[in-house]
Amino acid sequence: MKAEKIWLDGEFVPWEKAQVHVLTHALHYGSAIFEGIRAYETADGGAAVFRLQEHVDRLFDSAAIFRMEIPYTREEIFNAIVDTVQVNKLKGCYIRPLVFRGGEGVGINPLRSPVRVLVAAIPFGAYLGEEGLEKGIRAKVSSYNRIHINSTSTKAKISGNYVNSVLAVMEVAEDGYDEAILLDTNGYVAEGPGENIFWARKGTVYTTPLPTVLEGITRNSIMTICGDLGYPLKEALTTRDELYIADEVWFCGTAAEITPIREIDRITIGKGKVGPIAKALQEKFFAIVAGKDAAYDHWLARI
Ligand code: PPE
Repeated sequence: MKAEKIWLDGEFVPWEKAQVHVLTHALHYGSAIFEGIRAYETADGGAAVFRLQEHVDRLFDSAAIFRMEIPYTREEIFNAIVDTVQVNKLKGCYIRPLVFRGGEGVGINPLRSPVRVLVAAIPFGAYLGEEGLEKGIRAKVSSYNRIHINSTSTKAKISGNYVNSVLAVMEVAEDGYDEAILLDTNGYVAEGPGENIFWARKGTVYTTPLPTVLEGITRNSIMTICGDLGYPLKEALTTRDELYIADEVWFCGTAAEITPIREIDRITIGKGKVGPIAKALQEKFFAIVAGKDAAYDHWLARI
């Protein structure tokens, strides 16, 4: 799953040459921030990046929280992302901008360490499998809690945060599940290791409030689409047992898109398959990203 070229510090370099030193600060201390973005092939045979401006804005928000100054403007990063898709002749792909502390040596304080930037784009399919999208996945509540709001930052996509996700994913994968659900440090449902979570009960759609979770761009898209499709929507704190008795539960994220959850902790959710609301949202979402819904064209940066 490689591509020809990676944008590194303002220039395209061949995949093999996109390297950093083994003593790079970010490698040792997780001192980087990133985005996960998708481009989709559109119905007219072209390609479009989904909600690119929002992803660029969140990258700059993450940088502000992590006390990093990105040495490029928002416009330059926006264009670098579009160019990376174009140069690699990709259509449907996953795009990973990463802003990292690139100083070499040992020592925790990164404030004098140079800030370096890369943008990679790779071909990418369904994150939790095609079958997962269609039939739903099996999830388990992890014994690891989502990072406390004052341990790092839930609003910034800081690389170091993902150790929490990696631990949860490894734990549930070893137990034979497809994905983890993390509770916050008060015991309420937070999110997946790389996804926000939604559930539906008696026709109302719910998602968790923002404090302990990443402000997902797919989460925001689903909230907007729910409004347009006429589903009442609430942000609510919830417990694992409320998920067990929901009619439908699904994950959402750039990588996961809209992935139904058919089982949690070996308890079947609803009818044990994709429910009608998740199905309707998937249909709308995949039409939008393919440029088939003019009302949402402003969400697409055409390439
Ligand atoms: N929560 C977390 C913790 C998270 O990492 C993501 C994205 C989301 C929610 C959903 O956010 P959004 O993509 O804006 O809807 N996770 C990214 C990383 C996945 C990976 O494997 O790497 C992603 O989906 O791109």
